[in-house]
Amino acid sequence: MKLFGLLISAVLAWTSLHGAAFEKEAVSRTTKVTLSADKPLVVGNNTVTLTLTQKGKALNDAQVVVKAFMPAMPGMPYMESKVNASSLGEGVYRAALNFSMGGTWQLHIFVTPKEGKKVRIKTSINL
Ligand SMILES: [Cu+2]
Repeated sequence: MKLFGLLISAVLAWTSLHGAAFEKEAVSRTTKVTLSADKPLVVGNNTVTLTLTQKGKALNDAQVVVKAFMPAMPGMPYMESKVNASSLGEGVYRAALNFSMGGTWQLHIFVTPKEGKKVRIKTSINL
């Protein structure tokens, strides 16, 4: 029984370390965000988890907005979508991101902590 428990926790640890089909880290001067998803990102709807820390501590109760945009391209206008992420506690947030086409999307993550300065973290993803 003890061995079984160990086995389960090993499997869970493996899953939490390697289970994400998508993972990317982005940092600003003060804030680190780890983006991850259980499924690979696709054109259409995606559920993305954002884990936020400041000075190594989970950043709770922040207002988190994710802006995804693609600059204008030949024959294609500028595209943008903006969503609010909801807090799951422990510095973890969840956002529903919809990408209308493949290519490189710029992401700006706007974080407004309960106390302290607003932060913008920039990254990008490829579809
Ligand atoms: Cu485009």
